[in-house]
Amino acid sequence: MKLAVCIVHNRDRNKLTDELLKAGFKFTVIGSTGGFLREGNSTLLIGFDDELAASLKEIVQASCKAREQMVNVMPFEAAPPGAFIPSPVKVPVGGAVMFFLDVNEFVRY
Ligand code: 2BA
Repeated sequence: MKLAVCIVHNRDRNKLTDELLKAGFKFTVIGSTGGFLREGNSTLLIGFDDELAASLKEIVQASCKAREQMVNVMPFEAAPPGAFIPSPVKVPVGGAVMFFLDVNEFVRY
């Protein structure tokens, strides 16, 4: 068994969870915050049998779009009065970031 930790944009969350449910995956959705953009995203914990890895990746890939997001290099509130404020820059975000972990043991009581 494996555990996928899957971080996705909030806009892709509902489509992804619908597709995972349709395909019979079980998962937990946790509200999370990106360390860089400091914006809300969603983290899914998905426990699954090893042979379903390819199917899981396909579903995630098809459900989550890569997008570009504008980010302020210097937060407006951090700039001293009159300081030069650099223009926001575009940062690529997602589709999805996934980590695959081996599960030593799974029990449900
Ligand atoms: P954030 O940390 O808010 O990052 C959003 C996007 O900003 C990233 O997209 C990446 O393109 C860019 N970025 C992140 N850190 C950067 C840095 N130090 N310098 C320049 N650009 C940077 P993604 O790579 O698609 O990541 C989307 C979200 O997935 C991240 O949101 C974070 O919540 C999570 N994530 C990505 N890599 C991770 C990792 N190695 N460990 C844990 N979480 C990760």
